[in-house]
Amino acid sequence: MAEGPQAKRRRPEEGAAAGDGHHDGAGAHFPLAELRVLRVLRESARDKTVFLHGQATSPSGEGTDAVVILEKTPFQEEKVLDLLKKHTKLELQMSNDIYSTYHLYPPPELSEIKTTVVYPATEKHLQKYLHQEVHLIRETWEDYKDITLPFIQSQSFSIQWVYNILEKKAEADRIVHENQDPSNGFVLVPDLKWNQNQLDDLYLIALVHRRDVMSLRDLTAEHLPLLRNILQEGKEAVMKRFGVPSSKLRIYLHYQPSYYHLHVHFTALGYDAPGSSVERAHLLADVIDNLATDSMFYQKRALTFALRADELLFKKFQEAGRV
Ligand code: DD3
Repeated sequence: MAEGPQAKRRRPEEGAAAGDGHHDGAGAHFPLAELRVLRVLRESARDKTVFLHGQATSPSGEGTDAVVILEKTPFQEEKVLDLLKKHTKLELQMSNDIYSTYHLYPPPELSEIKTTVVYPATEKHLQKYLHQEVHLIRETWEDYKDITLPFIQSQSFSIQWVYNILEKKAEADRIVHENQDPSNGFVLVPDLKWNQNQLDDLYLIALVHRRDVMSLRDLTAEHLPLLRNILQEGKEAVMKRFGVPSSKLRIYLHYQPSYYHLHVHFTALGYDAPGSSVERAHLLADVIDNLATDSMFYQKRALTFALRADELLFKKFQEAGRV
């Protein structure tokens, strides 16, 4: 368990802004008890998570889809002693020689479960969390122009939540650092996946202010000042706020990203964050060096990534005979 200046403090959780553009967060007062659970989309014993597909009754009386993600969070060192002292019940499971196991029942304040609500959820959200077979794609620049780019442009991915953060309409009090420059500036905020209670699973994202860069594929030497700002100022801000040195950070971009507004991930080095595999993560420092060597690096080389078999983009690659 890692410690740091901020890890000790508790903060109230905030709801994420919903896709409708409202900034007060529809998830903040979501009526969880009234949710009708339809199915388990995914569960992981290792990650201690469960993804539920449910329906809530909207004001008009019809059932509206929701995704509810439940996750048991890592232990906080300073709370473990409390846990032993304040448990409400200790039930012996078995005893054998010097070994024994128990069920410990913690009081509510020590047994929180991180809950993420996507509501209203679209078919795409439901599909995203269903377990699926994946295939590796090797995308050339021509593939990008002929298949991937038209696909991205044909989709209406809502990134209202990104604009809400950039415009201080949501999560404004969570901003860790900002460089306000319209072309070389960015906002650094804790990712939704991180509750900030412990540094073990530290996860922040840098969202760039400019809105004309969708992904790694758009980057050229023109973007070097922006990328260098993110790397340098991001490292400094994380050190200052959380006491985590840059040697303990994994700073990278995803390709494909899950939303097409340029962003950079900052995660704890010891944390095996989803999407940190070689076929998705591109270290920011390497991206910077590649662009400094060749401005057109990402408009020339083939990039590898995994796609779900049920994804439209996968079908497009199949139709083009590229899988
Ligand atoms: C998202 C990718 C997007 C479901 C889920 C997450 N960090 C966010 C809204 C606010 C945020 C994020 C989409 C959506 Cl669980 C569908 O992520 C967010 N705020 N990654 C922050 N700070």
